[in-house]
Amino acid sequence: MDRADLRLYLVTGDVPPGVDLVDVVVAAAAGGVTTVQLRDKVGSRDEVVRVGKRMVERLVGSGVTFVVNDDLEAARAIPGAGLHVGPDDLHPADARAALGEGAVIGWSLHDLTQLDDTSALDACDYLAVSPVWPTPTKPDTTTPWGLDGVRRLRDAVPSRLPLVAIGGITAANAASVVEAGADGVCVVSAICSSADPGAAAWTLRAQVDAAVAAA
Ligand code: TZP
Ligand code: MG
Repeated sequence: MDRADLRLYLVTGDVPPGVDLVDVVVAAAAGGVTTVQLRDKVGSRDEVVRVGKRMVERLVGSGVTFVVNDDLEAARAIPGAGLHVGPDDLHPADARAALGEGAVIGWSLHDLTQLDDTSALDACDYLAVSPVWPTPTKPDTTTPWGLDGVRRLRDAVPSRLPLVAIGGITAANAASVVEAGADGVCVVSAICSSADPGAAAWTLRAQVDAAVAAA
């Protein structure tokens, strides 16, 4: 998987009242988001599939990578969708076996011991440092890694595996995450809560691109 695909990774979350999440995703893609993860912890599977299909249809030709959080059956039902899992979810090797070689599969890192699971690492296209900072968007995270954690993981993770970071990332700190060794940043609220998601994505992408170029 090309590292550039992960420079700016949008994980879906709450959007302002009256706003269509699919419109937010499309605007964010136009603004420079390279990967979209549909994460819906409340809707039914049917709802996730319905929204995911609308997103995929509207992202055709954009080059954006699309993954679903945690739900293998939803991912299977959405054309071209990959899957993002955490350490308590389906094992990445099982996700790979179910979705095949062409699917993008990502795994969240909550603990250094996960790196001992070579069959999981072998099955992944990327890993996510989760969370880098505490965030009101997800109050129940495991212990934040901080920038030191990003550095430690970049040293410890096989270099073929791109590393993204999530949690508390904004345009003001995105560059520091890349400087610490991440290949890209993931955000929820910095884009989903913005009145102008396209502009928010553009600003974040400029920060990430400048930090990557300087690295
Ligand atoms: N996983 C770890 S932190 C997080 C998720 C889904 C939420 C990140 O949200 P924000 O608003 O970008 O801090
Ligand atoms: Mg999960």
